[in-house]
Amino acid sequence: MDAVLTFIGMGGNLGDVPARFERAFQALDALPGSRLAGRSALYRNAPLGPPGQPDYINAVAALETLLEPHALLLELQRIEAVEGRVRETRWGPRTLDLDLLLYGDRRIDDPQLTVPHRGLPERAFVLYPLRDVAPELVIPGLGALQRLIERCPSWRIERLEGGGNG
Ligand code: PH2
Ligand code: MG
Ligand code: MG
Repeated sequence: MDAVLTFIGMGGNLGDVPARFERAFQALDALPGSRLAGRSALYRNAPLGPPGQPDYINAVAALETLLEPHALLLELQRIEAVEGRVRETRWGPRTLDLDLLLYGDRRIDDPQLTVPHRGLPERAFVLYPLRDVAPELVIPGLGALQRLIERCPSWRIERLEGGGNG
Protein backbone atom coordinates (compact mmCIF):
# COMPACT_ATOMS: atom_id res chain seq x y z
CA MET A 1 0.00 0.00 0.00
CA ASP A 2 1.13 3.55 -0.70
CA ALA A 3 1.57 6.02 2.12
CA VAL A 4 -1.25 8.53 2.59
CA LEU A 5 -0.64 12.22 3.26
CA THR A 6 -2.45 13.27 6.43
CA PHE A 7 -2.62 16.55 8.34
CA ILE A 8 -2.76 16.76 12.11
CA GLY A 9 -3.88 19.85 14.01
CA MET A 10 -1.96 20.55 17.21
CA GLY A 11 -3.21 22.77 20.01
CA GLY A 12 -2.50 23.46 23.65
CA ASN A 13 -2.69 26.15 26.30
CA LEU A 14 -1.16 24.62 29.43
CA GLY A 15 2.54 24.41 30.28
CA ASP A 16 5.41 24.77 27.80
CA VAL A 17 3.35 24.20 24.65
CA PRO A 18 6.22 24.72 22.12
CA ALA A 19 8.20 22.00 23.93
CA ARG A 20 5.16 19.73 23.85
CA PHE A 21 4.81 20.35 20.10
CA GLU A 22 8.49 19.56 19.56
CA ARG A 23 8.07 16.21 21.32
CA ALA A 24 4.83 15.58 19.42
CA PHE A 25 6.48 16.25 16.03
CA GLN A 26 9.17 13.72 16.95
CA ALA A 27 6.63 11.19 18.23
CA LEU A 28 4.66 11.49 14.97
CA ASP A 29 7.80 10.95 12.91
CA ALA A 30 8.52 7.83 14.99
CA LEU A 31 5.11 6.19 14.41
CA PRO A 32 5.21 2.89 12.54
CA GLY A 33 5.20 3.30 8.76
CA SER A 34 5.16 7.07 9.13
CA ARG A 35 7.29 10.09 8.26
CA LEU A 36 6.88 13.72 9.26
CA ALA A 37 6.59 15.56 5.93
CA GLY A 38 6.11 19.12 7.15
CA ARG A 39 5.57 21.33 10.14
CA SER A 40 3.87 24.71 10.21
CA ALA A 41 4.87 27.77 12.15
CA LEU A 42 3.41 28.15 15.63
CA TYR A 43 0.45 30.51 16.06
CA ARG A 44 -0.61 32.15 19.30
CA ASN A 45 -4.34 32.89 19.33
CA ALA A 46 -7.43 33.55 21.42
CA PRO A 47 -9.27 30.57 22.91
CA LEU A 48 -12.43 29.34 21.27
CA GLY A 49 -14.74 28.13 24.04
CA PRO A 50 -15.07 28.92 27.72
CA PRO A 51 -13.55 32.35 28.57
CA GLY A 52 -10.83 32.90 31.15
CA GLN A 53 -8.43 30.30 29.78
CA PRO A 54 -4.92 31.11 28.55
CA ASP A 55 -4.22 31.82 24.87
CA TYR A 56 -3.66 28.76 22.74
CA ILE A 57 -0.74 27.87 20.56
CA ASN A 58 -1.67 25.98 17.40
CA ALA A 59 0.27 24.31 14.61
CA VAL A 60 -0.19 21.65 11.94
CA ALA A 61 1.91 18.59 11.11
CA ALA A 62 1.93 16.90 7.70
CA LEU A 63 2.42 13.16 8.15
CA GLU A 64 2.88 10.50 5.50
CA THR A 65 1.65 7.24 6.93
CA LEU A 66 0.74 3.66 6.19
CA LEU A 67 -1.45 3.56 9.33
CA GLU A 68 -5.19 3.29 8.79
CA PRO A 69 -7.23 6.25 10.10
CA HIS A 70 -8.45 4.62 13.32
CA ALA A 71 -5.03 3.20 14.10
CA LEU A 72 -3.57 6.68 13.60
CA LEU A 73 -6.28 8.17 15.86
CA LEU A 74 -5.30 5.76 18.65
CA GLU A 75 -1.66 6.77 18.26
CA LEU A 76 -2.62 10.47 18.49
CA GLN A 77 -4.54 9.79 21.70
CA ARG A 78 -1.53 7.91 23.08
CA ILE A 79 0.76 10.88 22.36
CA GLU A 80 -1.79 13.23 24.00
CA ALA A 81 -1.81 10.99 27.07
CA VAL A 82 2.00 11.07 27.31
CA GLU A 83 1.75 14.88 27.51
CA GLY A 84 -0.63 14.56 30.46
CA ARG A 85 -3.87 15.21 28.60
CA VAL A 86 -6.88 14.82 30.88
CA ARG A 87 -10.29 14.98 29.22
CA GLU A 88 -12.45 17.35 31.25
CA THR A 89 -14.47 20.38 30.16
CA ARG A 90 -15.50 20.51 26.51
CA TRP A 91 -13.24 23.06 24.85
CA GLY A 92 -11.53 23.65 28.21
CA PRO A 93 -7.78 24.16 28.68
CA ARG A 94 -5.52 21.33 27.55
CA THR A 95 -1.86 20.34 27.52
CA LEU A 96 -1.87 18.87 24.00
CA ASP A 97 -4.67 18.23 21.53
CA LEU A 98 -3.90 16.29 18.35
CA ASP A 99 -6.76 16.28 15.82
CA LEU A 100 -6.77 14.25 12.63
CA LEU A 101 -7.79 17.00 10.20
CA LEU A 102 -7.41 15.25 6.87
CA TYR A 103 -6.53 11.74 5.70
CA GLY A 104 -5.69 11.90 2.00
CA ASP A 105 -8.92 12.55 0.16
CA ARG A 106 -10.95 10.22 2.40
CA ARG A 107 -14.20 11.29 4.05
CA ILE A 108 -15.00 9.47 7.28
CA ASP A 109 -17.97 9.94 9.59
CA ASP A 110 -18.42 7.44 12.38
CA PRO A 111 -18.75 7.70 16.19
CA GLN A 112 -14.95 7.79 16.67
CA LEU A 113 -13.85 9.97 13.83
CA THR A 114 -15.02 12.70 11.47
CA VAL A 115 -12.67 13.59 8.60
CA PRO A 116 -12.33 16.29 7.39
CA HIS A 117 -12.41 17.56 10.97
CA ARG A 118 -15.70 19.33 11.73
CA GLY A 119 -14.28 22.64 12.90
CA LEU A 120 -11.88 23.03 10.01
CA PRO A 121 -13.70 25.58 7.78
CA GLU A 122 -14.33 28.15 10.55
CA ARG A 123 -11.07 27.95 12.46
CA ALA A 124 -8.31 30.38 11.55
CA PHE A 125 -6.03 28.55 14.00
CA VAL A 126 -6.33 25.44 11.80
CA LEU A 127 -6.47 27.07 8.35
CA TYR A 128 -3.43 29.38 8.73
CA PRO A 129 -0.98 26.69 9.85
CA LEU A 130 -2.42 24.29 7.27
CA ARG A 131 -1.55 26.82 4.57
CA ASP A 132 2.09 26.79 5.76
CA VAL A 133 2.43 23.08 4.94
CA ALA A 134 0.00 22.80 1.97
CA PRO A 135 -0.77 26.15 0.31
CA GLU A 136 -2.45 24.56 -2.73
CA LEU A 137 -4.58 22.14 -0.74
CA VAL A 138 -8.07 21.25 -1.93
CA ILE A 139 -10.15 19.75 0.85
CA PRO A 140 -12.68 16.99 0.14
CA GLY A 141 -16.19 18.45 0.24
CA LEU A 142 -14.94 21.94 1.20
CA GLY A 143 -12.87 23.16 -1.75
CA ALA A 144 -9.69 25.21 -1.93
CA LEU A 145 -7.95 26.02 1.36
CA GLN A 146 -7.18 29.52 0.10
CA ARG A 147 -10.88 30.21 -0.43
CA LEU A 148 -11.75 28.91 3.07
CA ILE A 149 -9.17 31.33 4.50
CA GLU A 150 -10.71 34.26 2.62
CA ARG A 151 -14.11 33.39 4.08
CA CYS A 152 -12.94 32.58 7.59
CA PRO A 153 -14.13 34.82 10.44
CA SER A 154 -11.36 37.14 11.64
CA TRP A 155 -9.55 35.90 14.70
CA ARG A 156 -6.76 37.28 16.85
CA ILE A 157 -3.82 35.21 15.66
CA GLU A 158 -0.08 35.87 15.80
CA ARG A 159 2.52 33.89 13.84
CA LEU A 160 5.39 32.98 16.14
CA GLU A 161 8.15 31.09 14.32
CA GLY A 162 9.48 28.25 12.26
CA GLY A 163 7.77 25.81 9.98
CA GLY A 164 8.75 24.19 6.71
CA ASN A 165 8.54 21.05 4.67
CA GLY A 166 10.97 18.15 4.62
N1 PH2 B 1 -9.25 23.78 20.59
C1 PH2 B 1 -10.42 23.52 21.12
C2 PH2 B 1 -11.25 24.54 21.72
N2 PH2 B 1 -10.76 25.86 21.56
N3 PH2 B 1 -9.19 27.40 20.80
C3 PH2 B 1 -8.02 27.65 20.17
N4 PH2 B 1 -7.63 28.91 20.02
N5 PH2 B 1 -7.25 26.65 19.68
C4 PH2 B 1 -7.62 25.34 19.81
O1 PH2 B 1 -6.89 24.44 19.34
C5 PH2 B 1 -8.83 25.05 20.46
C6 PH2 B 1 -9.60 26.12 20.94
C7 PH2 B 1 -10.94 22.14 21.14
O2 PH2 B 1 -10.09 21.22 20.68
MG1 MG C 1 -9.08 16.74 19.89
MG1 MG D 1 -9.38 20.12 18.92
